[in-house]
Amino acid sequence: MGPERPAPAAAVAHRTLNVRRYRHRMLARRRLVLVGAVVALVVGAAACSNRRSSVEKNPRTGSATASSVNGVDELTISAGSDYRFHPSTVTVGPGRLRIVLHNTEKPGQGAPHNLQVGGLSAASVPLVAAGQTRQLTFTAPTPGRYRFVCTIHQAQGQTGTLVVTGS
Ligand SMILES: [Cu+2]
Repeated sequence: MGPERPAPAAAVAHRTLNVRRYRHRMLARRRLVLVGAVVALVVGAAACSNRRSSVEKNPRTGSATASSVNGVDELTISAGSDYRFHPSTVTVGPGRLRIVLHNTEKPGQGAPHNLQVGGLSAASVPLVAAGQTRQLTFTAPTPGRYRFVCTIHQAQGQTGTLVVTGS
């Protein structure tokens, strides 16, 4: 048992190298975990924005002009699980107007929908259950543009525009 010999310089250098290698490996592993987390975050955010866009997509779903049926301008508007009116922009002439609201969901499934033309208490189709159809006949208001909504889904974008022409 002699006095402890100081480690030869080569051994010290070797040990230092090993420590460096170990630190390097740990750093690389940490970097990998970080990259993985970022990828997961980005993928998650994309999934979220996809989900959101399906709810907040543009409420405009096309336009249509009413066709006259026995002197009454008639128009069918469909509504279903996407909480939109199809079409969402409808153009009608003056005089009598009939709006047919059709809920395209299977009976017993999906939400009911209604249709109320803003500012016109007489122009309101009450709740239509899934698979049902209801119609409303009223006199078109003075020419102009009128917003209509499903009162229970307007926050989700179930809105439309009624355009009343002068002739
Ligand atoms: Cu609705």
